[in-house]
Parts: sequence; C-alpha cells; structure tokens
Amino acid sequence: GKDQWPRGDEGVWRDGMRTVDKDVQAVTRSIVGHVQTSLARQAYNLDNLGAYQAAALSARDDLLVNWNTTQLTFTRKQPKRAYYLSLEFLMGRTLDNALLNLGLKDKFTDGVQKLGFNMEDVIEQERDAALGNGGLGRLAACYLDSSASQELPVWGYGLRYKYGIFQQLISPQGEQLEAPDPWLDNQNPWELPRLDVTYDIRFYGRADRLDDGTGRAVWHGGQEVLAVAYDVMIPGYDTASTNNLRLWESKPQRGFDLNSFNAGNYEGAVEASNSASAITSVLYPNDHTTCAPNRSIPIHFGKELRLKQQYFWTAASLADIMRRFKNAGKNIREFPDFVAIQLNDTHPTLAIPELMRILIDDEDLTWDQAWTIVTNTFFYTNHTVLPEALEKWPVPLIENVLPRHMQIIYDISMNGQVLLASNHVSDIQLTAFVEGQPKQVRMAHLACIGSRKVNGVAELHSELVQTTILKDFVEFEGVSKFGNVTNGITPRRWLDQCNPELSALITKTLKIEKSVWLKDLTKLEGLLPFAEDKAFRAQWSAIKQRNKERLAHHVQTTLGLIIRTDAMFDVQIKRIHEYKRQTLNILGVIHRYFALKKMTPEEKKKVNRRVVFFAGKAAPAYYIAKLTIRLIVNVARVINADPDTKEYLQLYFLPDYSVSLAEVLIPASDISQHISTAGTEASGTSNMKFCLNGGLLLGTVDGANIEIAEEVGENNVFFFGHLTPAVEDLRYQHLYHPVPIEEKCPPLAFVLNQISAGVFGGDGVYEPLLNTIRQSDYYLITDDFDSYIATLEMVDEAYLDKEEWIKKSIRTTAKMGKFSSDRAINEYAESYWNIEPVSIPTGGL
Ligand code: 9GP
Repeated sequence: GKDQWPRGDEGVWRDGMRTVDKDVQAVTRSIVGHVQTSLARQAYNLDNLGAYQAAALSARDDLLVNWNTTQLTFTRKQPKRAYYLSLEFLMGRTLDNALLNLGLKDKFTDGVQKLGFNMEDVIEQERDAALGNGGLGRLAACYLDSSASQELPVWGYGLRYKYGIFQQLISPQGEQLEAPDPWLDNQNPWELPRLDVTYDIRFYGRADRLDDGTGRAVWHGGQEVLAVAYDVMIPGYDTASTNNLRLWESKPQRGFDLNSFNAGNYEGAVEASNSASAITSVLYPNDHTTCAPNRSIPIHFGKELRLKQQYFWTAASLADIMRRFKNAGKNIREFPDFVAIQLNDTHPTLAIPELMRILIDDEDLTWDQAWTIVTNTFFYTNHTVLPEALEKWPVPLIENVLPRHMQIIYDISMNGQVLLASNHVSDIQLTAFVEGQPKQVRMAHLACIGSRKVNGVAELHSELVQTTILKDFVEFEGVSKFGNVTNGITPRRWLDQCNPELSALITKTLKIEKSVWLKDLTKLEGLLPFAEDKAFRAQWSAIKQRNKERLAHHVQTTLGLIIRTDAMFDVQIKRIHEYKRQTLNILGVIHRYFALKKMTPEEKKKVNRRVVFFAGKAAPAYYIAKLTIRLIVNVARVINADPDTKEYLQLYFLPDYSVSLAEVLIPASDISQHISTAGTEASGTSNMKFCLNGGLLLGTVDGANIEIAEEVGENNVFFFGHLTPAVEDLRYQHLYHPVPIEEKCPPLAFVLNQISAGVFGGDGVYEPLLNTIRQSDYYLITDDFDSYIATLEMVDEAYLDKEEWIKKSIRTTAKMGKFSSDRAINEYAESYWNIEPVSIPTGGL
C-alpha cells in the first residue's frame, strides 16, 4: 500500500540513505564520529575499550542499514516466516562476526590501525553475551547465523537476562565459586531498545469459564507485568540479509504500585516492582536438570520464577507474532500458512496452551478450529532423553500462576484420551501427561501432542526419542510425525574466525573464494588429495603448532601458567556432568601419572608427551559435579609439580569456560574427548568444532560422534566403550549382581584407592564422588575403564607417527561438510517449517 512509502519527497529520502559499501576512509570517519558524539570522548587518551565501543557503533550502523532493508522486504513480500523460541542464546562476541559477515573485516582492521589501535586488542574488549548454559544455547546462535546467511525469514525470540551464566572462579581449595555476570554494565551496542514495543503479561488471578457452551473463559485479576522488546541484529554472511533476535525484558507496569505507595505501604509497592523485574534478571544456571539432583535449591532459583520466565517469554513472543500476522491483514485461519514456530526443547511448551487461549478466548474460534491451527504451527525439538532433564510442572503451581492454562492443558489431555479411545488404543495412560501424585504435567508429552512434527538432534538420539520417552506417541500418532535433524555448527565462527590461518590455507589450496566454501562446506572434500602432499602437511601442522602457542600465550597472560607446546594437546571442554564423564577422563590421567612414576628414564624417553585441558562449569547446586572440578584442580597441582613426571604429563583446569575461550582452545587441540555413557549425549556440537579444525576425536559410540565417524571413516576416530543396547543390562547387574571393583577392574580400584588415601589431598572430601563409582556406577565407569585406557594408548601410538596423524587430521577436516549448520537449518526450512529464502536488495528503501 501507499503507506509503505515515505512521506515527502522520495528522492530526498533516497539521497539521505546510508549505504554499507565503505572504504577505509569512510570507516575511520565513522569511528572518529562515534568517539566524538556517541561516546562524547576525546581523541587523545582513548583506551582500547573506547576504541572497541566506537568501532562497534560504526559496525552497528552498517548492520542497521541491512537490518532495515531486510525487515522492510519481509513486510512487503509477506513470506511465511519461522520463529525460533529459545530460552538460551549463547552468542559470544559480536564485533568480529559482524565484520566478517559484512565483508568489512579488512577495512576495519586497517582503519583501526590508522587510528593507533590493534584490531585483536580491540576485539578482546568485548564481553561475551553468555545468555545460555551450553550446547543448546550455542546451537540456537549457530542457527540464527545460518538462517540469515541463507536469507531465510527467521526471527529468534528469547529473554534479555540482566545477568548471563555465572562467572566461574576457583577457590584456593580448588572449589568452584560463582560470581554474577553483569554483562550489560558497559552498555551493549548490539541491541536496540524498542520501548514502543510492549505487551502486558498476566499472572495469577482467576479464570472463569463462560457458560455459553463455547468453552471460552475470562482470565482476570492477578499481576500484570510489562514485556519490553530489545532487538539484536543477526547479519548473514556475504548477504545483506539481516535477521532479528528479539529479547524481552520484564518491567513493572507502572514503575511501582502507586496504590500501595499512597496507602503508606512503601515496601509492598517496591516489592511488586522488584518481582516484575526479577523475571528477566538472571539466566537459570542449570543444565540438564530442572533443579539440582538431591539438593534444595536456593530460593532465588525457585521453580515458580522459572515458570514465570517461561510464560512471560512465550506470551510476549506470541502476542508479537500475532500482532505482526494481523497487521498483514490475513484471516486467522491462515495462521499456519504464514507462521511456523520452533520450540527449542520443552522450555517454550506453554506457547501451546497460550495459542489455544488466544484463539478460543480472544478470537472466538471453536476448540477444533483452534487445535487445527496450533498443531499445524508448532514444531518441537527434543535435546535430551535423560530423565532428570525432562521438565515436569506441578499442577498446583500452574493452577496458581496460570489458571486458564491449566484448564486448557486438562482439556488437551482429555481430548487426547477421547481420540485414543476412538482409535481403539487400549493404553489410555499414554496421553495422560497430567499424572502422578502430586500431579505433574509432563512437558515433553504436551509439546509432542501439540506439534506438527517432533525431532531429535542426531540419528541415534532421534531413534531413542521414538523408542523410549515418546514411544507411546509414535504408536498413537504414527511414525511420520517423528524425524531427525542432526545438529550443525556455523563454519564462519568455528573455522574462519577462530582459525584464520587454517581458513587462509584452505582457500589457497582449494583455489576458490572463501565465500564459496564457507557457504558450501562440502567443498572441503577438495582437501582430500592434499593429505598425500608432504609440503601441504607441513603447512597444516605448522598452523596447529601456532594455534597451540596462541593458546599457551593466552593461558600465560590470563593465568600466569607456562604450558609446554611440544606435546599432544588433549582437550575436554563442556558442562561438568556425571553423564559426560569428566570423571573417567581424570581417573585416566591419574592412571597415567602412576604409570609414569613407575617407568625407568629409558622407558620415559618413548613416552608421548601430553597436556590435558579441562574446562566447564558445574550447576551451582550440583554437588558431585563440583567435586569433580575440585579433584581435577588438585590432581593438577600434584602432577604439574612432580619432577618425575611433569615433563611428560601436564594437566590444566581452565576456569570460566566461555564461547571466547572455546575459540582459542578448539584450534589448538590434537585430540578432544566426547566420552559420555552410550545413549546419553543427544548430539554434542563441540565434537564437530574440533574435527572441523583438524582435531581428532576420542569418544564413545554416542550422539553425533557416530555420524562424524561415518563421514570421516572409523580409522580416523578413536572409539571405545560399551554400546547403547548394553547399558540397561549393565546397570541392572550393578544393582542386582554387583562385583567389587577390586575384582572387576583392578587398575581402576588402585586409582580410586590412591585418591581415598589422600595422595591428592582433600581429607576424605572426594568420597561421595568415588562412591558413585563404587556403588551403583550408573554411568558405567567401571565397565568402560579398561577399554578407555587401551584406547588412550592407541592414541599415543598413533600420535608418535606424526605424518600419519596429520593425514588423519586433514582427512577429518575434509569430511566435515555435513556438519555445517547451513545444512541443518535447510532441513528445518524445507522439511519442517516450509519456508523459502527471500532475497534482500542492498541498501535503500
Ligand atoms: O545434551 C544436549 C547436547 O548433546 C546437544 O548437542 C545440545 C544441542 O542439541 O543439546 C543438549 N541438551 C540440553 O542442553 C538440554 O536438553
């Protein structure tokens, strides 16, 4: 329509439009301008932080031009859009990525240098946006990058936590301590406050069903909280396409409650304002647990606040999606033709009853009409089959906080059962997702029944979803509703940005533009013949060596530790969790330590030198995981100080793992460990990052490890351990036919006894951790230890044959094309969301 064009003279508008195509002079002018005006600082005594802020604002101007054009194009063309609802987006730093995607990295590097700064130092000033716990949040970030890069109309929706994942400190005793992460303190140039985009979100109160036979209800009273939008621009690589990530902040509706204030109840008034702001104040630091196992959780991490976060975010996002849909003037029945909503895990499942509520209570649709729309709109991705990670909400809690939604959930459950009966399914338990005593709602079941399709994140995992937790639904709804989309990673951040030298070598070798292979990662296969080329191998290995030195330099400047770089770098970095088995790794290190101590000097000469790195956070209330960290830190102290061994074995726990730390660690690794008990790691994504950077994989037959091995060939990976089908039996035997460790696995018994005897200090503090292995050993350490040690020895042997090792490394990188998140996001776009790319013109109206 006409209102899509500007007021006044179009030519004058066009003339005023900024464009992105800048030369170095335009870059420096823009940076200087921001120093002068946006920062109000002087040219002299500007520090690195100031330079970063000005450079960021300048890059942001460019992003905004593209972002505006993209949004305008969507509004005009009205394509079907997809919305990615994720409670976590682990973005990391933005400046470097923005410049790469805009194609302005060289010009900015040049310009910044002319202004007297070094680009690397400037980039280092940025704090990570750490609005996530681990793989699930980082996956969401990679998917946004790929969506924009492929010009797909996808928006993300999340929460703007004031505090991201806690900062991890290590105490003198080796314990994890947590400090807040006030990442917004230095102001955030990458977000645009949209103070005009707000919604009122209701909690508590009453839901009264109307007795007019329509099934409608009126929900009223309770508390109303304001949701305010903040937009984060997501630039695509080598395209103007720039998507949006909309994050919600909670605010009290009217500053504070004037009524209470006037009635002299100052405290009450301020309290209401506090509780409204509390909703988006902090990211929940629990990974794979709805609350910590066997522990009472601190009050500020209470369940009710988590439920309020989930509803606040889904309700604001749906209201926003609905408003956009209606502005386009479409009929509500067409909703699924224009909107696809992806539920990232069960966290946004309340969107299902919320959309039902909107359609029935506000839009006057019948139950059946509403249900048809809902079940054609949502898609659900499951990310874990671990029982303790499957969300369940107590019915009384939902009834109190969201009374109308509880009614709807009951109705969905009842309708499911009626359907079942009519399908002659005998076991009507299966949609009883409201169950147990006290009654709980199983969110995975609700997400499944309310979605058009359900997928897992790697082949094995998707099969387990169908044969275990959602088995009944497969029978009931048919297998075609269930699928697999193996996870992926963006090669822009996880190769080009974090490993620029390797990226340059690849471009030179493939003799194609970087932008070609970075957008079609299968092109890496062209490296295969070069595995046979000695000169190429030398370059490949020299880059690995420089990446090790870069890591050593980083550790020296940040922690003051000297690391030797003439050794194999062996890395395990991920959340600390029993199922991921960092314990197996540290027990293996201790085993190696004692083996070294027994060796003669002659024997030692043949030893493969190893530096072992750990990094990762433990949930603050996860006692066993925290003990694991403490053990690693204290073993490191003993080993690194022992003159008998320190030349051959070093061990480091690097504190405060983050996206930025991963970017330094991953390119430096020779081998990385992904050693979860078979069947427990849904996919893993760091396994892909290491392999893409030419690190080899030591792992169990689990998650995406399996598909990586299929691609790169089993002779290029190191597998060990029992397979998934054996796990249940082994656990059964531990419980009913236990064999003492001394008999079952003497080398492991020796290691455990040394820890108990206090060789690594601790005064008995590790007993609860050791007992998890001595007693039920749920994660099968005793079953897999021998094959783990044997495989570590194979790795040593393989590494000593340097040339063969480099060949494996090259072949691994060459075959990682499948694991680009571009491939994954295309599968979602085509087979799930049914959306298509929209090409975006560069610049202008
Ligand atoms: O544990 C999975 C991890 O294996 C996977 O790579 C990641 C992304 O799909 O999701 C993790 N799951 C969760 O964080 C919680 O369900």
